[in-house]
Amino acid sequence: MASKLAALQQWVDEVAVLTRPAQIHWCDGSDAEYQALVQQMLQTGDLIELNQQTHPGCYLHRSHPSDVARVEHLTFVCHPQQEDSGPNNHWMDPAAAHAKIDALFDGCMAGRTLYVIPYCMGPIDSPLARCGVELTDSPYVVANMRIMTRMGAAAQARIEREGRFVRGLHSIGELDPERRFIMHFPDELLIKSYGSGYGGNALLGKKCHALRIASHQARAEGWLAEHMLIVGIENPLGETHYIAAAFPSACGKTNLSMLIPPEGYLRDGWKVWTVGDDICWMRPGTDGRLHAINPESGFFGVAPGTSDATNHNAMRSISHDTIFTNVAVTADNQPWWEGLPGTPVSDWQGRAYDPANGPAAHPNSRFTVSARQCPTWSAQAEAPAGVPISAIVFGGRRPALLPLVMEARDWAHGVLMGAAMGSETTAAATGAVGVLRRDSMAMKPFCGYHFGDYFAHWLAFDRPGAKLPKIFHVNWFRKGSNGQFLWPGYGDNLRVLEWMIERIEGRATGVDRPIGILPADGELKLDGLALEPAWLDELLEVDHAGWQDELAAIGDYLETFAPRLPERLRVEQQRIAQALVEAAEQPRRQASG
Ligand code: OXD
Ligand code: MN
Repeated sequence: MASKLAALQQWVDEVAVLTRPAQIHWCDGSDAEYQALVQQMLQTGDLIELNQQTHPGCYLHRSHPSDVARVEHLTFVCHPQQEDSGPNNHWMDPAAAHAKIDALFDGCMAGRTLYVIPYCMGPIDSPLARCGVELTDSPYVVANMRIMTRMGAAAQARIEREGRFVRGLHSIGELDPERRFIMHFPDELLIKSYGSGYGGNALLGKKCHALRIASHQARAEGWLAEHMLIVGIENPLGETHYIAAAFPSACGKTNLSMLIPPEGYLRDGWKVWTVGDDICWMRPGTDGRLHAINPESGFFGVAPGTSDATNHNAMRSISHDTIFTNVAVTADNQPWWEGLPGTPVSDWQGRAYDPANGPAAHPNSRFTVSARQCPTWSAQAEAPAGVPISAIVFGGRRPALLPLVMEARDWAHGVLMGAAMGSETTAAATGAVGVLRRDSMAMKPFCGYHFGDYFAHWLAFDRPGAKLPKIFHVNWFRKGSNGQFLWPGYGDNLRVLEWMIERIEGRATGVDRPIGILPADGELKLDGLALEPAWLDELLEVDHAGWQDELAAIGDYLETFAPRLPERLRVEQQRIAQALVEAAEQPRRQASG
């Protein structure tokens, strides 16, 4: 199969001239094609068969040990004008970037197959969906793209109908960290990625297209491309509210999207429906509400910590037909990672397991699995019109200060909450782990343009006729003085989501604090939960002095986006800073009055 779309055929021809592959394979996305690729990778050692009795259709991929995470320092967003990429991105002049990376692509596919992967991000017949074509020399990438996107003949037909698609060129090159770049050319709707086979660097439909390029397109076209899960919460009356939530990488988006309600909630008939675990595209509908689709069709989830206790739905999803990357294996060849029962015999690099070498599974080891295998997969995930969003939630790993939950008083305050988001870093990107960094809307590594313009774009949704979702901020990761997490998290997070729904429905009043609206006494349902009352107080406490410092830090951070920082955000930051000063003075005034 080749293409009748001249622009596509011509691009493939040009890339073939540059990279000189031995052959070209146009992917049709069929089962037979997938099975043939798997057989080929089993022969080359790219895949290792796992125990087919316990895990039918499951395989292990071991990456190059230097190629285990996104490489933010080697990721560039190349707008013609540097200012348009913003201080939040690395920038290279587009001509220089093309020259640098094309030199690496020159002849790099000699002796290899060039795979042409037409894909659609979103339900194939959705007007919110967008298409792309990835050219790669990695069969592992093809197999993963087949799970993560709607890939193959149907996508190609749509591309040929529409004539417009995002181009992505990828080669694993020599997997040499010195010869590794992930480059984006938003104006050209083009991605070039060289030298890495890792998901976020190599599955170009995911972070590169669905976030960096799409956020740029979304700005021009009036929608939002966000690093958010989408989950439907159905109450015992059968009413479902869809919530979109942004957390930085490896902060539990997959777990929240597949949450299992606590015992009492299950008994009462609460249900949770998974629409997406990582990316959300939202657009205002004619009804004024934001409607969202998950552009992906699979989960590329973090394995360590996933267990029957933390995410039973994920465990059921990955019991068959799953690709595991960089996990350990047990004596009977089952996939294993920290958090699972049993013991590994070999670690993620295939060495005999020795605790002296560190964790058996790489902390950023992953599973790739079709979303359809998830027991809570929502039928609405395939709805071309998407799902209406009732609440947007921001959150990060904050061991102190940030309360369990707070609600923004209005849209602009919510945008500030998102912009001010901070979190401790995780293993999903290379670099130090556990360091607090600001990560606005969890988009620091993914926004394809200047954050100042991005905040302005968010603010612009607040216009006459808009019926915008309420915005909340949560912190599941607050620690007590003993260094332990104060909140149990996982399924119990539904208690917090229920409060949000009560607010949306106007049934909870909350209490107005300078930093936002917090649950009033008794509004968080805690029955069946052994939570010390003192811990709840700590989870909801507002430390005025600490918050004054936080507001000052937020102000400094926001100013790094001047002169493109929207004044509205500055005003909002000042309003809260002032409210904190007044609240701190109040008790003093009362005492002296
Ligand atoms: C991911 C990430 O893989 O955010 O989703 O790194
Ligand atoms: Mn992510």
